[in-house]
Amino acid sequence: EELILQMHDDLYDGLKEEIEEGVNILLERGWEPYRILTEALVAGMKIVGDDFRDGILFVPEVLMSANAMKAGMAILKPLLAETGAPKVGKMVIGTVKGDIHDIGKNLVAMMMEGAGFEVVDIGINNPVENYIEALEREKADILGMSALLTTTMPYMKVVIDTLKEKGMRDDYIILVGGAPLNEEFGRAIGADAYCRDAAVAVQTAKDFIA
Ligand code: B1M
Repeated sequence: EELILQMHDDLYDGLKEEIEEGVNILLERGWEPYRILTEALVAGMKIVGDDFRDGILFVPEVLMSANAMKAGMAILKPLLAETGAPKVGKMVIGTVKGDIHDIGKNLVAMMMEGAGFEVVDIGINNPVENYIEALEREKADILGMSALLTTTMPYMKVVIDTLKEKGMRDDYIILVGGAPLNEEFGRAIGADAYCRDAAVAVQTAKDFIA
């Protein structure tokens, strides 16, 4: 599909309006919102990520790409939401302390809401106190943590260990995700599951709640 390739280029160039237009055109063509999300936006961001890693793109450019991606996600968000379905569970989700990446977290939040979960998004750069305060206030069932940096992912263990110390660990299903994580890391820090992507997060949450 030519438009998909064009959108990858537009995302690369941080062209917000073009991304919005592309999303709308694909919707008019009858594409499923989830397909647009994965094939146009997430796949495009992968290219940005590769060139960021290789020193071809820099922070200001990647920020523009991220903003364009968010604009596309904003159009899809209401379309992914299931209407009127009874809420199946409640999740508190946030990116860990020291980490300001939020696209993946936002996507997980969107997909969880779409699947009928209530989601309380506490944003980025969260110290353990924020998680605990939100979990207690919201009487949540699930804790979701996101980290995109190898330097911030160990903080997930700090959160889980603190919950253990307070005798709260077993009150929640703890799901973790983010590009540098893997199954083994999830197990090592004592999470209930590592979720490779947003779809896996939804399925895993459903499996635990059922
Ligand atoms: Co940054 N960054 N970044 N960045 N950035 C990465 C992560 C990096 C891999 C790029 C690279 O070098 N290839 C690299 C990390 C290297 C490492 O740790 N080993 C990196 C770096 C180094 C940095 C800075 C340090 C750069 C600098 O300043 N020199 C800096 C750090 C800032 C900080 O956090 N303190 C930084 C800054 C930024 C921007 C601000 C420019 C921007 C973020 C904008 C924003 O989020 N609002 C940015 C971006 C955009 C990226 C890349 C290019 C893309 C991340 C993204 O949004 N992906 C990224 C490259 C990469 O990941 N390969 C990179 C799309 C998103 C849909 O995927 O987030 O993986 P992802 O989420 C997926 C899954 O991982 C999973 O589901 C999601 C959807 O399928 N998932 C979960 C994620 N969270 C989950 C939680 C769950 C479940 C599943 O809970 C249940």
